[in-house]
Amino acid sequence: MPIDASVLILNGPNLNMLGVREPAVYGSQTLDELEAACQERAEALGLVIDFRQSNSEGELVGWVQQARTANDGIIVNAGAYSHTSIALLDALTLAELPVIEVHLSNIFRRESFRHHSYVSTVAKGVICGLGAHGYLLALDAMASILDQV
Ligand code: CA2
Repeated sequence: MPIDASVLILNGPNLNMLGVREPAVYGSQTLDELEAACQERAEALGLVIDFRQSNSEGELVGWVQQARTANDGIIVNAGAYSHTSIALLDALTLAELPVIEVHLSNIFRRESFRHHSYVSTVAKGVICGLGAHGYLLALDAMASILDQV
């Protein structure tokens, strides 16, 4: 693994509402609490994280473009853009970095429009349905992927 390997953790639209509404679907943790848990796991793994959230597709695309040179891997919960955004898929493809996709909920137990994700087509792996724990598992997986680089 590169020394101080850096992982961008991207969160898409409405994930800033975590812990505020729909705890039965998305859990009761806030996004700040999720970031703190990721920070703790990253430190234990020897990773540096850059944890971000945006409601704007263009901003997410811009951050992925920057990641190409600034980060070693990307963990992404693109929220609803997972199911709609070819722009984000293109940016993730151009980044040429290992990508792990995370969803808090099990998108396959939900409405059919959530069953397809453009992000999945470029992701090395997908974790869904395990709530906030999925982010920690994604960090574990990213550490072992970067170890092999
Ligand atoms: O399960 C996930 O992590 C999702 O990416 C969450 C997205 C949804 O559009 C995807 O299909 C699956 C929605 C995020 C909305 O987050 C909220 C959090 C609290 C209250 C309301 C919405």
